[in-house]
Order: sequence, then structure tokens, then C-alpha cells
Amino acid sequence: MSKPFVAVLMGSDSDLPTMQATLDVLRTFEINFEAKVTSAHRTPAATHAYVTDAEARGCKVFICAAGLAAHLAGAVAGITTRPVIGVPIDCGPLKGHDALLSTVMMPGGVPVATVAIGSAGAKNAGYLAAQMLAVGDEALAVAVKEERAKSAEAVQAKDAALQAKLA
Ligand code: RP5
Repeated sequence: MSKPFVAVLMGSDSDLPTMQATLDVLRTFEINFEAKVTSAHRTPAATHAYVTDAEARGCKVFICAAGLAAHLAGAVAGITTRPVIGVPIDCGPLKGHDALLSTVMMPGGVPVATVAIGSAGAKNAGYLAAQMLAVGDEALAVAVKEERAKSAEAVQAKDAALQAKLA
């Protein structure tokens, strides 16, 4: 039986510095993943072959990052019925606004769950994939809740430090 995993696809290796945040979040939750550079425009046949094969091997969620005229997430969503999360990369003269619109404006029936442009989106793609997998995995659901509580505690600690400074 194949092991469930998340596939993290990037249109270029230039997307990796941003997408490292996604890989870090997946590692935090001990989620198996594959990361791959494959492009909707430059390697369309290889992208199609990978997505078909990955789904057959147990991929549960696809995370797709691309910049400029970003079609990777949409192209992948057209191949698979697994959830697809799109990360618009903030490269180029339009600073990711082009990628945001290309990723989010999908026609009805072929959804892409689009997160924020750039590093916050990359991080949230990892958390969103974890939350999707947690629907059927109680241990992961607990880990996601604990992580959220830790983040709330960090904000409270920052506020306490500010209040101490102001006193
Ligand atoms: C997109 O074009 C890639 O996802 C990347 O964000 C952008 C630029 O790619 P490179 O020219 O750096 O390879 O397809």
C-alpha cells in the first residue's frame, strides 16, 4: 500500500527560497512530501505525467507555486480531483499580483485554494495542507491545534514584553 504524501510543485527552482517555508511546515507536522520543479508552460507533458502518477501513488494534496503568468496550480487542478493549493510567487515587475490573479481566477468546477502572495502564502500552504489531512487523522488534528495554541502564546508573550517595556 502506498504511503500518503503531499506533492509540492514549483514552476522554477527560483521559487524554492519562498517555498522553503512550505517544506518547513510540512516537516514540523512530520507530513511526508515530495518536492519537484515542473512547469505548466515549459514542461507540460512532464507535469501531466507526474500528477497522474503521484495521485496513483497516494498523493493527497498538491501544493503548486508559480510566478508571473502562473498556470501551474490551475493546470494541475485540471488533471486531478485531489485538493490543489496555489501559491502565487512574488517575482517580476508586478510583484506577484499577476500570479495571484492567474492562480485564483479559476473557472467554476475546477477549484484552486489560493493563498497569499509570497512567504506568508507559502507558510499557509503548508498549514492548509496539514489541516486538510487532519480531517482524517486525529493525531495530526491534535498537532495542528497545539501548533495554533503555541502561536497564540507567542503573541501573548510579545504583548507581555511590550507592556513591561511601557510600564
Ligand atoms: C514561473 O516563472 C516560475 O514559477 C517562476 O516563478 C517564474 C520565473 O521562472 P524563472 O525564469 O526564474 O525560471 O513559471
